[in-house]
Amino acid sequence: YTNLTLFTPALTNELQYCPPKSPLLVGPLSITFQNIPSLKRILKKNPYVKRGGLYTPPHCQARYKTAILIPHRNREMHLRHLLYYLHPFLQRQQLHYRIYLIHQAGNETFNRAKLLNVGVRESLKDEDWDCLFLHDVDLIPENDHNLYVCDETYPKHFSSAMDKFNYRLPYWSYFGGVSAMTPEQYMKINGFPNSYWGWGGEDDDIAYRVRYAGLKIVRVPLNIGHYKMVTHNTDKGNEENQKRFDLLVKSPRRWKEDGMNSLEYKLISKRLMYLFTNITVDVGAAP
Ligand code: UD2
Ligand code: MN
Repeated sequence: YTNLTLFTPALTNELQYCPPKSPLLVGPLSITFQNIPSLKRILKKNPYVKRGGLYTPPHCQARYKTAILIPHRNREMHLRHLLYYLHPFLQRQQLHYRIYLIHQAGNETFNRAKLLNVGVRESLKDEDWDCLFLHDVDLIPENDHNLYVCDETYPKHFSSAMDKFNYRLPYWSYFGGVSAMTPEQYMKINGFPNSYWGWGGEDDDIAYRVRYAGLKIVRVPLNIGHYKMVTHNTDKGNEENQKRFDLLVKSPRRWKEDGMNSLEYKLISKRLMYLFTNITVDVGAAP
């Protein structure tokens, strides 16, 4: 005879699952960029965030594990705005999450898509994420009913209604800004193209890949997918990519060879900062 009741959840420290719908959600948020919050202030407001920008709900077992991947260089002010709003937002959603900054080293032309590939590869070394968010640094979600959770079947577009496009889609197949995929979906499209240097085109290439792989894009409803973008000019080192139209034409032939299966980079450092994990990477230079 063994007393199995000793091992039932009620008698151990095991937490119960968080409710299917978080009771902490508030809906529409008011976002302003008037003051740039200091990292210290953000830290004070988020006492449960652990080093590396990792959070686990303290009172219940999270239903989802989400990694937020942010391509970055020289946007420290935007980052502070984002961290200030995003940490509490994700906590109200009762997610287990971690924020990664994928920082491009050096002064070569910026490569957003390749940085995100690096983020996926490196973040999956830490944990078996349910969901990978591919997130511009300057976009702040304006409604916490916009749950940072993947669609089980299809890649999902989250920034469907941005202030800069008058809260509408700029065009039907638009996939820029904030999107999310399961690791399985990401690998199925062979990740993002590594060959887009500078501004533009990579988001459309990704939307094509989704179709080539036999998937489709699903979207957050326009009344929920509201985002504010911090206004900015084109960055030095991220000039318009003149080759983008050429690359897009070749996309159907190239997607299976250019992506996660051909990804090469030099990891320079991985540091656990107080509010995020910083991955600095040398992604090389345009040929
Ligand atoms: C649009 C898309 C974006 C991407 C880009 C074309 C929106 C809201 N977003 O952004 O997803 O497809 O066009 O490449 O439409 N970044 C840095 N440092 C730099 C340059 C870029 O950190 O020097 C990062 C940062 O996360 C930024 C993102 O790359 O948010 C996209 O660059 P952008 O904000 O300059 O381009 P934007 O707003 O036209
Ligand atoms: Mn932007």
